[in-house]
Amino acid sequence: MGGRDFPPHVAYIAIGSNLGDRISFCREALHQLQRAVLIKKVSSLYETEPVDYGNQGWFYNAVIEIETPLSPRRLLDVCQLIEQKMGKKIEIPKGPRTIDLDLLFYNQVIIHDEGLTVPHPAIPHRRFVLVPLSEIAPQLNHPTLQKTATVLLSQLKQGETVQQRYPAGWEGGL
Ligand code: PH2
Ligand code: MG
Ligand code: MG
Repeated sequence: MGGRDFPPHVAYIAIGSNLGDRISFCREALHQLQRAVLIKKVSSLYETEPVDYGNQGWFYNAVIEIETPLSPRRLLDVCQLIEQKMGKKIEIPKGPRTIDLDLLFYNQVIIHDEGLTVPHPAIPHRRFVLVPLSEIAPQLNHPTLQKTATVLLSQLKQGETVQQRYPAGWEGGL
């Protein structure tokens, strides 16, 4: 018998949507993810000002903590399959999207591969990631910057507006 991969790997995934029924897309993504991985924590749902490409609607964003025996690449595949299944189409880079699932961290692993960079390079610059991340994992260490989520957030200058819209539980129970 093949040995089980244990202990499970701990990863963080960012969820975003700024098209259509944004909360339903975020909820649906969680329900899809739950079929493939163990969801341990879900942040509040935040409404956030768009960054990088300003001419688009505000996002709903959240961050989740998961456990999985999957490798980083397989986990990325799972995220991309769910995005496809949910009809993600991007017409403008950094532009509007029904659903976006970004792999933020995978244990303390550092990866620079074709199509997969972990930790996600934008983490230290994005309030819409650092606010929900600090909520569920304030002491989480960034393996290259060697700073916690809370410290990264405190060092971020102004940045985009991030407003808590729905407290933890918005996902409606998993
Ligand atoms: N995602 C982007 C580009 N800009 N802005 C906010 N507030 N939230 C996002 O999730 C987001 C964004 C590309 O993935
Ligand atoms: Mg993204
Ligand atoms: Mg993405």
